[in-house]
Amino acid sequence: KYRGAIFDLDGVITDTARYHYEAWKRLSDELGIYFDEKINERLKGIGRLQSLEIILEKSKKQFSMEEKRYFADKKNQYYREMIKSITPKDLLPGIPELIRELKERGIKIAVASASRNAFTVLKNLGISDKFDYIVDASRIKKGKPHPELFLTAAENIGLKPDVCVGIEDSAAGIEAIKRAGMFAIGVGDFEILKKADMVLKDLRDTEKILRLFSINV
Ligand code: B16
Ligand code: MG
Repeated sequence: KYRGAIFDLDGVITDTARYHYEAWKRLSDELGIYFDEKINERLKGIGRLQSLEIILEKSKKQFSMEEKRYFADKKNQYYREMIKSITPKDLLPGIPELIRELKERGIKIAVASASRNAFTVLKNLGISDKFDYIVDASRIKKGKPHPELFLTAAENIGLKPDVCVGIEDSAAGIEAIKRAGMFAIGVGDFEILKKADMVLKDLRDTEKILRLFSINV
């Protein structure tokens, strides 16, 4: 039934969600602002400046736009330093098999990422030429939970949303996929991702996903 698969990047294809957390943690420690994994959950899939705004909710101080840009840049420098060391070994379990099987069966595959560093990460993972289309934050106006990223991906692989499957690790991303009118697979915690049509702990069980595309392995 389904003919296209649209992957989120951070937290689905590779574990950069952890690097985003570490970079934000370093910045918030420097600023003396409380930050933990629970607050971090709200940042997943959310753009850089908007993520900073969520972190600053815990601060009593008011910051100018200039200061905010400076903080966001700083976080991005920490993050960029971390992603330098990414190699193909950092692909999450199941991802190489999924990409291979889907492509072999003529299923279109795309990436829909809210990150402006998506191309660097995909390049370091050695898979940037595998996808039929890649859309990142620089090409759209509205980030997740708005469906624009997923709709843009579908359009550029020439498919209607209802024949596409979106794969996400964030609540904002699942909402974006559902609003786009696609089938949503959540990867991670069931409670956080319960609005998805299917939730998996990780992508190791590739069979379960491939079956949606009528592929039996
Ligand atoms: P950057 P995804 C998102 O990527 C991350 O989940 C989110 O935590 C991050 O703030 C956002 O990208 C922006 O990233 O600062 O690199 O532009 O999960 O949509 O692939
Ligand atoms: Mg993600």
